[in-house]
Amino acid sequence: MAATAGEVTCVAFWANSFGMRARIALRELGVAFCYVEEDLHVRERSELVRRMNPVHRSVPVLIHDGRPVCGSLNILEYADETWGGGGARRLLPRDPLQRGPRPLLG
Ligand SMILES: N[C@@H](CCC(=O)N[C@@H](CS)C(=O)NCC(=O)O)C(=O)O
Repeated sequence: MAATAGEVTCVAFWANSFGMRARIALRELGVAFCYVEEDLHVRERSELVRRMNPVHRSVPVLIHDGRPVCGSLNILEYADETWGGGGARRLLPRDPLQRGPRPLLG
């Protein structure tokens, strides 16, 4: 059953592993979301990506009720905090130290 999520959009490119990580996380947590394809073959990023991720202009971007979360690991952490419930459904360890050094993960 889908978790109550508000309006959730995941902007990604179909073949992008970072985007797959974000989409798998949302599906694992049962979050209903709208998928928006960003064609990375096109040189310019879409207006949506430029507005939601103006610094890096990269995907994936999670948009929750109009607010962006950029970067797949940030998305995993945000999804855990928002929809991970009391702990049984969490994707990442609750203890930040157990998540490992960030640069090695992402
Ligand atoms: N560390 C980021 C990496 C995201 C990233 O590098 N995305 C690339 C595609 S692999 C991108 O969107 N690049 C923008 C471009 O090619 O214009 C994450 O985990 O989401």
